[in-house]
Amino acid sequence: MSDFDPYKHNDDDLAVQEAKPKLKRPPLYKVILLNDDFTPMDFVIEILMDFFSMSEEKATRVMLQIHTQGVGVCGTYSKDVAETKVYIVNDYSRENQHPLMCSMEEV
Ligand code: TYC
Repeated sequence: MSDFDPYKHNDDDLAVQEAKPKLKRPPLYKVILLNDDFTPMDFVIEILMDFFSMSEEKATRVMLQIHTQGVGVCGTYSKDVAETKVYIVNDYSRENQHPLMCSMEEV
């Protein structure tokens, strides 16, 4: 018999196939910001710096990209972390009476 034998034989010579490990990486989620006509640019930059740890330069670039393209990615996270980011950003925007919308989508 060759060395490769996916079927291990037990003492009664029954072929028993070993279970394949069912390991899958947990899905990741993009947290996204949507453009609108009312939220001040400085407020969006503040959000990107404070909640997504961006430098002022990067936050400005991302804000302008959202402003011109309509949507932009703030970061990619596990489901729990993405849900928390979405919650705190939307909460903070409402608290400050801005219509800024943050949401998430699976990568
Ligand atoms: N379009 C907004 C303005 O002109 C700025 C803005 C940028 C708003 C990004 C939301 O996610 C946003 N004041």
